[in-house]
Amino acid sequence: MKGSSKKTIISKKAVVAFILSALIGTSVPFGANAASNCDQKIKIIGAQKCIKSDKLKDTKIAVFSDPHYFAPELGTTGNAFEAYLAQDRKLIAESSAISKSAIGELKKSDAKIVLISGDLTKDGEKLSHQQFSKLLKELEKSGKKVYVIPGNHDINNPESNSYSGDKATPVENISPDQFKKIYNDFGFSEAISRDKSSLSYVVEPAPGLRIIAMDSALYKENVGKTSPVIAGGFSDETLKWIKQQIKEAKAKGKTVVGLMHHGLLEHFTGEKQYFSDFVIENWEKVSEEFADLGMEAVFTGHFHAQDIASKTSAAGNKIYDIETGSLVSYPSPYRIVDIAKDKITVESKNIKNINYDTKGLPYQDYAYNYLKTGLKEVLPLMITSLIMKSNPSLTQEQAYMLAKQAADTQPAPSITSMTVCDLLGDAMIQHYKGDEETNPLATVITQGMLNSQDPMTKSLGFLLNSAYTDPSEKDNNTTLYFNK
Ligand SMILES: [Ca+2]
Ligand SMILES: [Ca+2]
Ligand SMILES: [Fe+2]
Ligand SMILES: [Fe+2]
Repeated sequence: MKGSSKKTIISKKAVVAFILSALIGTSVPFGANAASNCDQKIKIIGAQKCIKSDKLKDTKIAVFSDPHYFAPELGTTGNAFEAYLAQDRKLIAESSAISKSAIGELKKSDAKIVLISGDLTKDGEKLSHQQFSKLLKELEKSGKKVYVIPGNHDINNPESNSYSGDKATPVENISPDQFKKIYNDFGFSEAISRDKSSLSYVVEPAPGLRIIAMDSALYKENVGKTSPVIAGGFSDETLKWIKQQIKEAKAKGKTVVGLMHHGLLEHFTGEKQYFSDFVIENWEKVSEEFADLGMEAVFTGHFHAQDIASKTSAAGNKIYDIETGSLVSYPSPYRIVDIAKDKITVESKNIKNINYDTKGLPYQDYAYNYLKTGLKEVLPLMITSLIMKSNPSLTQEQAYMLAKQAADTQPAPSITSMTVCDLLGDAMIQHYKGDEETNPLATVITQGMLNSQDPMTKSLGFLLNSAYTDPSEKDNNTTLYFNK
């Protein structure tokens, strides 16, 4: 499929237009007594509920996500490893050096708590988990409290491989029980409560601050599959347990934040429509319920972008989804947040140096070039899967040829030689680093594409516009206020 230069003979009419229907939210109010003179008020439809706060002192927390640690012993050279990288451009060969650099920086930081929102390993290899948990142990020895939650790559992963020459060989991966054992010190052993049907747990690492680690990964469905489930969601039992935990914490006046891998909210318009695996199942209803129960914010990962989104429920309660980018994707960010009773102050930093041969380049330039080059290969594959979703009768090869043709198109040849692939790549990089800077040339081209009669061009214009446009909240350095 890859590298084919054959011109497609399939009519564009064969591509069904993507459906851009608006997503409609559902509100779920809950009953409670109205009151005044409260430290915090949660709104219910037509009334307010009083929350008498526990005294939460300002607490500094470091957050990083998607380290995708890969044990170097499992092989990071050869054709098989290169073939893997070509369809998933993460800095995997560099991942162990990046994680070590991050741990080194966090040891020196004044944050006392460290949260990691999943995809701890490349593909759930047991050796990678063991080595990564050793790094976390070092972090705890330096006086930090560390909490983890699994991502879609971490458990029961059928793609746990080692690489040598032309061969990828399956290696031992881990079960949910093994995850709990390996990361016992990083959440499970000190949990106030644990969910029986998932790896979710609750901790109170500072008086007045409850962290609900919510396991949204669907690894139970991986059994018998050749690749892991990417999507996320909560079973009825887990959702019930989470809601009970929020209620109990709020009844005691705690500040409540969540930690989970998948997005609770959309981070760009149409994310659920185009990238359904990146926002949890039923996100509109679940986020509405979390907001109305009084959860202030969730820390998420998975899409590898630095983005903060917010939503206000029908009853008027706000909840934030603070997504942190991946350590193995440009700009390799992490966050230092200060949680107070009434607000979260967010500061973001990027990894500056790693102990790895970056070909004489500063690490940030190396990571940028790696992503930019990688996107040229990955974007046609991404467009292929979008085409196949909207037209399942096409074979993968047919869809790839259409995708390649769309990606190589110069939408405004009289102004610029930039192709759709160049533009989408630039937009993705902007979205990954956060606080997207709009490029005036791209704005003009995007408008033209949005006005096109061709459904494919129109859809790609929509995606471009969406990736460049931030719907809510600054992404890197900002202050987020809780419900008053
Ligand atoms: Ca953004
Ligand atoms: Ca944002
Ligand atoms: Fe990831
Ligand atoms: Fe993920």
